[in-house]
Amino acid sequence: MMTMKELACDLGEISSAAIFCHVRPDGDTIGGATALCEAFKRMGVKSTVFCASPVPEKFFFLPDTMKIEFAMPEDRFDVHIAIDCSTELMLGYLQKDFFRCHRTYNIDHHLSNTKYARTNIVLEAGACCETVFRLLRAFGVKLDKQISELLLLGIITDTGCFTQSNVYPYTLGVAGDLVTAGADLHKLAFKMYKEQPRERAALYAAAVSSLKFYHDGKLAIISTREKDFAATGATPDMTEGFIDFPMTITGVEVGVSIMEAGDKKFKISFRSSGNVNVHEVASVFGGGGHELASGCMINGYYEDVVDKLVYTVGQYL
Ligand SMILES: [Mn+2]
Repeated sequence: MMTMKELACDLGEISSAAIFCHVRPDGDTIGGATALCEAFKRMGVKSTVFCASPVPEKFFFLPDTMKIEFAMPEDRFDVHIAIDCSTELMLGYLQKDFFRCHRTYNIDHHLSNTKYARTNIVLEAGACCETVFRLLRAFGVKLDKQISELLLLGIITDTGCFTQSNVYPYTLGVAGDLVTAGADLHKLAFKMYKEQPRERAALYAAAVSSLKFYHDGKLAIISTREKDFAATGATPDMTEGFIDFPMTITGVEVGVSIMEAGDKKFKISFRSSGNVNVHEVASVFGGGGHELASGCMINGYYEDVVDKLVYTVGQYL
């Protein structure tokens, strides 16, 4: 694999670059791509960021997210660079466009990366933005408030604001440098992890008050029903993060979030504290995921859905 210096050298004489985010973009891919784009512009390189999905509203406070394009024009770019995409599938409908250029780069931090580009830079890190930071330093680009904030956004969102097991000493070192260069950590943390619309807060209150325990408190279930959406004016996407609540309760080994998603249709999310493989639990209902986080759909009456979940999780506890 190329060193950062070699990569910086290799990208040193380009005059244009297309930078690609992954579908359903998160703070890491958006922050890394827009920071790199901004750095290129300062180096006199014509640069545009592309993404095959709309940018979620919660990132709109960053002006750079408004410049992300959803379709590729015919004009040619010297290089195509994917940020935070572990496989080419993560490029969505822009996959074909990505491979239209023969100089492709894949900058990522998922060790499962399939190395689909001509040049692949996959480093173990809390966030892809750490690697983009290394690259910008190798370019000799001066970090200012704008670029630092974009990079810190990625680090914050990929590490759960420095609370997850993927925080390395290097992650904190980079974050420190970014704050020194002007990034507002407090503002970013508030925007990403605290601020919410009133409708979401009301829906969350309803979900929390629905909490029930089973199997000596090892299973906790929260529910969001159709009537709660109607009463609060909240939308289904606002339930993101609800599942984290049962997992904060002492003694809970499996957390389940039930969301009513139509007539006798329920979307189920599972979380495990480590003892139960919830991928297996979700598989019983035709779903799947990871050992510690999974999901499925179940049809039927709400009470029957709860009974099925309580019984099935009980088999694994
Ligand atoms: Mn990432």
